[in-house]
Amino acid sequence: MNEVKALNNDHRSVDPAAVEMLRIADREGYSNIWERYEKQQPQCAYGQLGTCCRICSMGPCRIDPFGDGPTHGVCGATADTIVARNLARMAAVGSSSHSDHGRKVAQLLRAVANGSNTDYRITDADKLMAVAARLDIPTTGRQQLEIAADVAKVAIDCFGNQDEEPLVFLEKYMPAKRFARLKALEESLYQTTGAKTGFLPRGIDREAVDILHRTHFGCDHDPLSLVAQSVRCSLSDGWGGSLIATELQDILLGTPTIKSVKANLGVLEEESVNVVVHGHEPILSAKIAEMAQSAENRQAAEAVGAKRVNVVGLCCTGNEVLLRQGVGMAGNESHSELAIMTGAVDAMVVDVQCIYPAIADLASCFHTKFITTSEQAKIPGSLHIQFDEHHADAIASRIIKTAIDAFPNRNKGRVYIPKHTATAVVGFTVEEILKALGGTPQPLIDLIVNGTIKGVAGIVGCNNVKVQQDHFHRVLTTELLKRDILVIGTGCWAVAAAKAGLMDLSAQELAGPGLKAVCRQLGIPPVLHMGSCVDCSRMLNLAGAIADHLKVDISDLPLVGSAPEWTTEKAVAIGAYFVGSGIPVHLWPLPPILGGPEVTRILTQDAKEVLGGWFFVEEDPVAAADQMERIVMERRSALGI
Ligand code: XCC
Ligand code: SF4
Repeated sequence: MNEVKALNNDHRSVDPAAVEMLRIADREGYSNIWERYEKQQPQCAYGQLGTCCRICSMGPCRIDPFGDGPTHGVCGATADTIVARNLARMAAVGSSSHSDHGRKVAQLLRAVANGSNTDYRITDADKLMAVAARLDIPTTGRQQLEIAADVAKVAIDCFGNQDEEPLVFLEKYMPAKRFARLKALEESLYQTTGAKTGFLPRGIDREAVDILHRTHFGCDHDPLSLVAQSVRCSLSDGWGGSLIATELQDILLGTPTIKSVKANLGVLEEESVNVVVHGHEPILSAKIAEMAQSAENRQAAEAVGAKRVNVVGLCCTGNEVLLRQGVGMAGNESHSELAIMTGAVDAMVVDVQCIYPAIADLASCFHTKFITTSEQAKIPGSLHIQFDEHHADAIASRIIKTAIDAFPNRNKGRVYIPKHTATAVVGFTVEEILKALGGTPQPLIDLIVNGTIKGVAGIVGCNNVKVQQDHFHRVLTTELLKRDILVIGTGCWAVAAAKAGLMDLSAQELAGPGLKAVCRQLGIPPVLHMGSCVDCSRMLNLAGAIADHLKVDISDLPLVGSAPEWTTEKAVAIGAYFVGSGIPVHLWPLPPILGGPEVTRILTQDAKEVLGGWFFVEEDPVAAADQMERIVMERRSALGI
């Protein structure tokens, strides 16, 4: 704790590498998220409370939550309707982003299976068999590619399913008790209200389109109905789109294994061609990391006087290549501009999601090539090299060649790489966790039952300029460890934890006595990196495996979630599918719902009874840890342990 507090020497970040780079930004006048955030002050209070609506052209309308102005929009919509509609649209966008990522992976698996794509292959046959078994696809005596084609078909059908049955992936993966509870909830709401309210998603695309339809002018104005559909759509992400992305990426690219890596800007190398991969879809970034090793590209790098091509990651595509290929991790979301400011990045290659458009301008102050690759994420001022998975090797090589060509233009006098890196032991997939436990969740369950570990907290999410970068992530994580709560997680939280040394084996010392002993015995850190944002599905799977093993619902288990520096609509979807799966979720900063008292009540109180998961908001990391511990202890006593 003292160590964490001592770093608070700058209001913008607790990361010493960021603090160093921000001094340079101030000195050189480089624009950045912090400076632009300050220029945005004061931000719109209606927007913060969620009470502005601009979905039709009679608006925009806004409701003053203190009753000092109009209480209804022109059409008569209340604050709660407006808040619920806005929230539903956030959930739809977030779910669609994850799920559309999953769709591409499913299409690639189909192409590999039918032989039309030869740039990729089945890398993890065991995982293919495990997924097929889970989906009840026959495997004995069948060719690997036939099985892969069936898996791809089931996945693709989940997107376009047009009947009323729940998603096959969800049905096969969700623990039986949770599935039954959601089904029973639908039935009881039908009995009591006479209206259909669905929680079990039917088609992945359909649930998002449903939200676009029901939030069109003059449709659903009922806060409960809108919140229910937000949860249903989000469940189609967690147990559908994201799960498909994770499982099928493992088949194609390999299931991550435990490995030791380096994290923070110090992974950039002064003497090498540095290629930063940023975004979310590892289909491209994994290829770049692979092709950087080719003899041809190695020679080309040497020919311009570089030691090698050093591929490093940012954000979630970084997490993907970190976990599978062990590349260095340059940072989380708020580090993306700071990486460019080192002057040592020869190319930043991005795919989709969480990419600041400001990077184009910033990169133009340096020799850095800012390369966009997706037709879904074009950014003015970038160099666009269109990715096509059917020519992946050639395109990845071309991107690396572009970086190599930029290297000689580097202005050596402007290069400054902060020396900070931390060692992180990462790659804790469900498979690796079970392997470490000897093949079943029973040892973990025993440790929880006998109180050695009180419970498990899953932390996700981004950086948010409204929170001192990484501060909430670090303090909350450290506080939970002290209380013998095992911390697992993904995304930019995981990068924050890695940079802070919390995934180093030495972090065992920060844990309470029970957790410390377990981690020492297993040789693992007390904070487990489970992957990228779509890999939150791994957390669902772990929770599901424990629930099924004990024949209970996820909502009975001493599990709790948090998104302490959340930023994106994807985080809304993740939070909502955790809640829909029976896990209470802490949030900070404030979600834009507080202008709707009924929506706030549904999400923070009613959901507890109905779903067994709910949201709560807390600004202080220590108080948030207190509350999370309280929830864990309540659940333990309800279980009689
Ligand atoms: Fe984006 Fe996934 Fe958030 Fe980071 S954590 S800012 S969503 S990169 Ni998911
Ligand atoms: Fe205003 Fe209603 Fe139109 Fe929204 S839908 S902008 S509240 S009139």
